[in-house]
Amino acid sequence: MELPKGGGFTKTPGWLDWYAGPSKPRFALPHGSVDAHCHVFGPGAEFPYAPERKYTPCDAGKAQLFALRDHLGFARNVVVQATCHSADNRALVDALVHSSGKARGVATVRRGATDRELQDMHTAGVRGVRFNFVKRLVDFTPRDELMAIASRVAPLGWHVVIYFEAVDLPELWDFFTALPTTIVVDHMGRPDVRLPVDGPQFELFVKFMREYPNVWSKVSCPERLSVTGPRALNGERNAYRDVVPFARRIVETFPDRVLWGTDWPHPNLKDHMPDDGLLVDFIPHIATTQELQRKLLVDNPVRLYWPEEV
Ligand code: 0GY
Repeated sequence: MELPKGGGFTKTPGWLDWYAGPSKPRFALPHGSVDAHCHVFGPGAEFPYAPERKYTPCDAGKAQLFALRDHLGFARNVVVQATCHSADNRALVDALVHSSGKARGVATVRRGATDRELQDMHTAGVRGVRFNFVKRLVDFTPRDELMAIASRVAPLGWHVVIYFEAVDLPELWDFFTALPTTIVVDHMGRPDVRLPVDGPQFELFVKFMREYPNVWSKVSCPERLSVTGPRALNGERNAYRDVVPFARRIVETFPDRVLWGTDWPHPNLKDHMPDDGLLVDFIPHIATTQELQRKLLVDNPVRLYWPEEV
């Protein structure tokens, strides 16, 4: 029987807690590496989940995130607002201000946000807004509202993170290519990795990045995209092999516009929960030289989230 979590929230049935006791990665992360895509959930008793949420997660707070950061060998985090908190960014901001400068964030903002609210978020470490187009996660927001938000945050130097499924890219193309900021795509636009890496679906994504130099991509979430799954071959730590050609192509074609993140605590995974140590060991399969690894994990995220250091 499932017991209510703090705050009286009961997890969505089938929801898996994050992987307890993740392994130590074999891959030694470069000094100063950034986990550029992770979340905090609640805890619900302190930071209630949004009434309009599409799922109720397990509590996964800042202390656990920072412990994972240190265990895996990352120096810093980029905490991305998850849909279960909607546009209530309090848990995110709380994590940023308690990170000793080791975390920056991406918020969800509504049209009615005041200049003061945006400025306070900036001071806390927010450097972007997230627009989510994954239909199972959010209700529709009119494009003109999103464009108005993008125009409001552009002067702050913020960027827009977009999350969508590959099949929806053609329909969203005109909107995306009109955005006035740097754009960061979550998880390579979620390609169907059963299709060829040089087939029309992924070619469209490559074209998007090639023709629009303001577009970046997170080469993250192999566990979400993979069909072959975490099974290793020949005892190697080489899980999620079917995603490698896709991520490697993006890293090698656009080495200065890629980011990587764990996606901890892995929202909405119901089949398996990844070992975060194994996820880190995915990195050298997609960024195969020290130079590519340094760009992916250090130079690029620092340029985007800590530009004052560049
Ligand atoms: C992710 C993935 C998911 C969920 C969210 O904000 C969210 O609720 O991001 C998902 O279910 O695919 O990027 O972390």
